[in-house]
Amino acid sequence: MTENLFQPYVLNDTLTLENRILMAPLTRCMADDDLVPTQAMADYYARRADTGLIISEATIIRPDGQGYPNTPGIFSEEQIAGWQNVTSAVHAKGGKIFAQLWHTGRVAHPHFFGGEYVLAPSAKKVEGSVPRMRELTYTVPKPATTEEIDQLVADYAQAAANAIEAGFDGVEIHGANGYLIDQFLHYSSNDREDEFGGTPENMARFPLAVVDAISQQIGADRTALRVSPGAYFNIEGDERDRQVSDYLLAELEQRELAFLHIGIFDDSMEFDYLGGTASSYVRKQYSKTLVGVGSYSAETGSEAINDNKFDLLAIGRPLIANPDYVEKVKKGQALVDYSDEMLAELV
Ligand code: FNR
Ligand code: 8K6
Repeated sequence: MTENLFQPYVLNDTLTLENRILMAPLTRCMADDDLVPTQAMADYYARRADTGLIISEATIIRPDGQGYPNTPGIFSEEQIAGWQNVTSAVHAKGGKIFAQLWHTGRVAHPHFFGGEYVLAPSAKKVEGSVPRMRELTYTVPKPATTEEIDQLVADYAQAAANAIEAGFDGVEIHGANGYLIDQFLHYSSNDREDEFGGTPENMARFPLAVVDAISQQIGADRTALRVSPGAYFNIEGDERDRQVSDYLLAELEQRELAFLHIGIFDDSMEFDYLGGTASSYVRKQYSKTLVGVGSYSAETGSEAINDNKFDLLAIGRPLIANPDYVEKVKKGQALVDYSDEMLAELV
């Protein structure tokens, strides 16, 4: 039934995955107070080293990218050393791991970094407040200046270099789920009138600058990107967003990234302006390696790969509930159901 998941997959000249099950990036808020990955995190990731590729929990590129408590960083020496411990543990068990690079933009909160404001494309705030810290209401962001945008691009590239120094096999740029990069790609969060807003080409300029700066720094073969063409989290959709995505995907088609990964919680969700699900839309616009995700079981994911809906399957919540997910699926054993209470502990 699920045999295709256990076939190796050649990503490119430098990377071959042993199977097609990826661990989806999962924020766990368990780094120490200096945002350094702990030994418990190294053990947690090592237990999942038999997935074809682990994508780390989202990891902030610099202090003002933080939007949740105790999310790890990759900008200080201590953080790089902490990640080195994680990647060694994963490699010792024969696994591979990419770092997911994150800046939350307007979903950041000054509380976490002692700042006065958060940066975003435009002065358009997201409704609501920080999960688990509901007293922290989101603020109206300061629109980033051109110089600040250039600095952000440079800081993404530096974070990618730090990830390689820390032993990661590559990086996935977090361009999904309504965070900074995604904020540039949607009209509801980007009303700029300069070269970063107003047209698909302008709105994709910052995301592509990050992709290109990182590709140049560490190689396109070790650079991946996660996108959410359908707005569903931290952001409102707009029909015009479709043209921005079309443009972005056409540009990405010309680059040789390791893979493109959909950011979604449930891939049966349909978007009017995409003419269907996020994965079916991207598959039509982009011919290279695509990672699907979102409420799949091994069986439904295997079927989707068989039907050529995507090439690789990322699994999130079931891997929180089952550290031995790959082994269990292979042997046809029953899985433990995920529940939100499991987030309290790293198992
Ligand atoms: C997530 N997700 C997520 N996505 C991402 O790009 N970076 C992240 O750090 C996180 N963090 C995160 C934490 C938790 C607790 C959950 C439940 C989800 C989304 C995740 O990668 C995935 O897309 C969804 O969970 C859908 O896949 P599953 O869980 O249905 O297999
Ligand atoms: C505690 C911080 C965790 C931050 C990372 C994201 C975690 C998301 C947890 C569940 C959110 C579900 C959102 C689903 C949106 C579907 C909209 C229809």
